[in-house]
Amino acid sequence: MPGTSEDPPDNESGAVRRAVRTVAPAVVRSGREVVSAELALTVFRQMIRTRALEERSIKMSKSGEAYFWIGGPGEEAFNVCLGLQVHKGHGPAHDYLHLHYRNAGVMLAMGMPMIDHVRQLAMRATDPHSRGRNFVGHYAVKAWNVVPVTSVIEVQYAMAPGTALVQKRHGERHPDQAEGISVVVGGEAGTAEGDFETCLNWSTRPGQELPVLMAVTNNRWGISTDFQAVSAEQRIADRAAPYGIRAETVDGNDPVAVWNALDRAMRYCRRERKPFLLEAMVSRLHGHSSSSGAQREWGQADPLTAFEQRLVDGGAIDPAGVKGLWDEAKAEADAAVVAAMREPEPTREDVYRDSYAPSEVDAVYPNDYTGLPAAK
Ligand SMILES: Cc1ncc(C[n+]2csc(CCOP(=O)(O)OP(=O)(O)O)c2C)c(N)n1
Repeated sequence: MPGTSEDPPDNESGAVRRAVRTVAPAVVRSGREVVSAELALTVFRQMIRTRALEERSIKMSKSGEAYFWIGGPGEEAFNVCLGLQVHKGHGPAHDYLHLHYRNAGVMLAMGMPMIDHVRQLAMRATDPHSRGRNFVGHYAVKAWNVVPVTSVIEVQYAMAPGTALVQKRHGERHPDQAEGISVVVGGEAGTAEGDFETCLNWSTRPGQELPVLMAVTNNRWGISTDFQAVSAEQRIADRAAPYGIRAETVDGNDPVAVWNALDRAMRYCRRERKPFLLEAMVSRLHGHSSSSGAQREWGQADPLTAFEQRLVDGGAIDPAGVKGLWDEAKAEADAAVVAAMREPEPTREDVYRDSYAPSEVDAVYPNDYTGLPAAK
């Protein structure tokens, strides 16, 4: 495929080209948007950690240490900015997350250790999300309201109004706990499915609007289907208009723009208890998944190298500082892989473990996980 290879066209790891300032700036700008330099560096570091983990994950899928890779290189700016702004916790006073399979950056920014991602990728019994059963990136964290990710695309958009309804009711009964919102994330191709319409419809019933942040990360591809070829509209965000939903399309590769767009959208959902549709234009730097080879595609904008250059040019960090962050992140990812690969795989007995919650049926049909009468 043209423009596809494992090696960067000019320099190793998009290394920084120049540093022009010595006095650290207070803020980092993008057009009219601003974030503090401190925040910009926090986002930058998390983006590097995410990329390092994804690149190590791809290597695992190629070396045979893992069987399948899918993830979000090219979506780090959006994912990290989202993860850092989540009100993390358990129950309706906190945010619910209905993610999809490209959101490692959200989870790392929220505080998930790298090894928990690797445990799932390597199908270890220690995988806290699915006990080694599910694909990588299919997170599930009850303590953080991270609803299990499913490979079946778009169903998360039909579920989000459910948790948002609970949050709205909870907030009406407990006004001091009325800021929890439901955040749902998916790609643009999936929005052609009815579940997306369900979300628009259920979150806008008159007088019963719901605090749902519908995020669509638009990488312009549904596996190998070009968005332009199957969609008459230019912007997914325009789908919000008939429902009276507020919406915005943002450059998802620009962390400063994304941070502010998410801040606006989340504040609106929290305070107004109404939905918002945020479309982020992102890149897909390693194709759809390992099924299509996961080679680097150099023709697309890289949010990480662009931000790196801006931070160095503005004097927020110097090249040595950037290298230090990369060394640290790569070492963290390597250590996570080494540790996870030493952990046990699930056993035959583990197959039925954690599949069904205890129920009254258990006493009626002991030792029968299906709960159904035995076949005669
Ligand atoms: C209901 C359903 N239909 C089809 C598929 C196969 N499938 C997996 S990913 C994908 C493309 C999704 O594209 P998009 O929604 O744009 O998200 P992206 O992968 O580009 O982030 C498809 C069609 C699926 N998993 N589930």
